[in-house]
Amino acid sequence: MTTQQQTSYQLPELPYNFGALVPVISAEIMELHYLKHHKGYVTNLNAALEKYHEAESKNDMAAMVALQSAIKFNGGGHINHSIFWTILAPISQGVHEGPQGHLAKMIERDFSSFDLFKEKLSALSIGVQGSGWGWLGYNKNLKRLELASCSNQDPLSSQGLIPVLGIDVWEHAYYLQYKNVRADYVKAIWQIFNWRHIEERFAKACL
Ligand code: MN3
Repeated sequence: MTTQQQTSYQLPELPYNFGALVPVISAEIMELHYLKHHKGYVTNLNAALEKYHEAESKNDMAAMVALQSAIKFNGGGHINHSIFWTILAPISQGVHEGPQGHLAKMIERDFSSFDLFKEKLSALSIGVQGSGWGWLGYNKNLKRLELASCSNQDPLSSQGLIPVLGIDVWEHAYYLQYKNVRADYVKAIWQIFNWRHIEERFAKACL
């Protein structure tokens, strides 16, 4: 992997250890998810970007276009997972009571209540066909919160929204613990959302 030294994208540090999200997410899932899946996206992104820069230097537009799906997939995977790790926190940290302040007010304004928001985002995430993500995003033009689902690793920016909170519903995120019952995983993940960090992400999105 000679490409890795020359490129800038790196696996970000996990803000807690692999077992920190037990019982909601097992240590085995965390280790595989972070060290195999996320690391794979970073490695493949750097390799694709290096090929892209090479093609660009040769003005090889056909090669540049051909590389774009690999950049979207692996770049999206890197973006999405870099967000995902930070919006979760161990149950012992006690930041899971739900949003406060501006985010709480905006959720109430745009979804009527926190419970309705939770219900809608859960249903949307459970309903993603195949692999993908459910998101709470901020629509900067309309100044409102919106829910959206994305296929594969498409980043939420491809729908014109700033990601605030995302639920990874790829099977690799839950299958070892929840088997095929995605709904149980989505229900459980609400216990480990780091609302203080999610509020910070929302505040930045509003700037
Ligand atoms: Mn994943």
